[in-house]
Amino acid sequence: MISQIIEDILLDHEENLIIDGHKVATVRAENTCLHALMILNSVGYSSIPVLDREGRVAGQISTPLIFSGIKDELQYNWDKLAERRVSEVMSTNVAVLDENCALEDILHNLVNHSFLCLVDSGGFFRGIITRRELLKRVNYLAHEFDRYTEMYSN
Ligand code: 2BA
Repeated sequence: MISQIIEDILLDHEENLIIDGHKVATVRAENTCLHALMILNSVGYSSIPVLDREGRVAGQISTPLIFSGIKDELQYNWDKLAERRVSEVMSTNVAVLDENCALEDILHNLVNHSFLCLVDSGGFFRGIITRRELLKRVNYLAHEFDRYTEMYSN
C-alpha cells in the first residue's frame, strides 16, 4: 500500500505521466524487419512497442532482436531483413497495464521494464509510461517531501 502523500506528489503534476499513443513510435507486427530497423534508427529508442492490425499491443522490438532474427548459423543473412516480419522476431515480454491501473502496479512494473504500455478496456493501445517520466517525479518527491508533509500536518 502506497502512502497517500507519496501518491499525491507522484501524480500531482501538470504534465501528463502518460505519453500519448500518437507520440509513441510503434511498428506493426506485419511490418518487415527492414521497416522496423529504419524506424528504430530514426527515433533513437532502443526498443519500441509492436501493435497488431487492430491496435492492440503484440510485443516489443529492438535492433538486437532483429539481428538475432536474421542470423543463420554462422552469419547474418541481410536479405532476410526485407523478408521476415516483425511478428517473427519480436519479444512478447512487454508490460501491458490498464490505463486506470494503480500507482503500485506502475512502480512495480517499471523496476523490470523501461516502459509500460497502457491499454483501454477494449485492450487497445493508448500510450506508454516511461521510467524517465516516473523518475522525474521521484526526484521531485525527494526534494519537496518536507514541504508536503508540513502542508498535510496543518
Ligand atoms: P531506451 O530507448 O533504452 O531509452 C532509455 C532512455 O534514454 C530513455 O528513457 C530516455 O531517457 C533516453 N532516450 C533515449 N532515446 C531518446 C530520444 N530519442 N529522445 C529523448 N530521450 C531519449 P525513458 O524516456 O524512460 O524511456 C524508456 C524507454 O521507453 C525507452 O528506452 C524506449 O524503449 C521507450 N520509449 C520512450 N519514449 C518513447 C517514444 N516516444 N516512442 C517509443 N518508445 C519510447
